[in-house]
Amino acid sequence: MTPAYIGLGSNLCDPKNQLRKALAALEQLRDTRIERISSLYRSAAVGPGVQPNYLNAVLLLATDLSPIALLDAVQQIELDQGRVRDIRWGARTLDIDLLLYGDLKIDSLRLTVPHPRMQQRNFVLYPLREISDTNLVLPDGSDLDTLLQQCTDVDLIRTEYPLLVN
Ligand code: A4P
Ligand code: MG
Repeated sequence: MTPAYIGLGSNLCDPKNQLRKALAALEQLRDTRIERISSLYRSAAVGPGVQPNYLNAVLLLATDLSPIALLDAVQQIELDQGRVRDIRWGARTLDIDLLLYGDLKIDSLRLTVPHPRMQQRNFVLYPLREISDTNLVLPDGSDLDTLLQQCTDVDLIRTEYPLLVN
């Protein structure tokens, strides 16, 4: 199985609940296990206009799905939760990004891995650091601790909300 990190984000229609529903759907994914789950982090929206704050989290999966099959699956979960694609970086019920897939670099029409903007985003880097044992090295040789030191992105609050509720 390949380790794959995915980022979850929501800033519409009860974000906490959106992320919990997404987690429940991801638990059902074929050929895939959820290995680790970060805390939920709150941050101001990066994007146009006035938007509600985001909640974000990062998960580590172990998967036998190919990168494109995994993208198809997470996009279906976005659609199932009412995701509408209109404005780029506009508010959304659910966004699931494929951040890292093993050590692969992918640059195709539908998929770029590592996710092209993850290195500048504290709402990705902090939860990623939280669930990685060691200072993760990305396929381009950059490492997470250095990226975190360099990140000038907006403030981030680690919330006490549990993502996993039984
Ligand atoms: N795509 C290519 N590579 C990937 C990948 N690694 N993971 C393609 C997921 N999708 C990937 O994505 C557009 C297309 O990107 C997809 O059809 C897929 O084939 P989308 O989810 O429809 O649109 P988007 O998310 O609006 O665009 P984009 O450019 O991916 O946005 P980002 O960079 O994901 O930013 N502020 C806060 N605080 N927290 C957030 O989570 N998220 C965004 C979205 C903006 N501001 C935010 C947050
Ligand atoms: Mg996206």
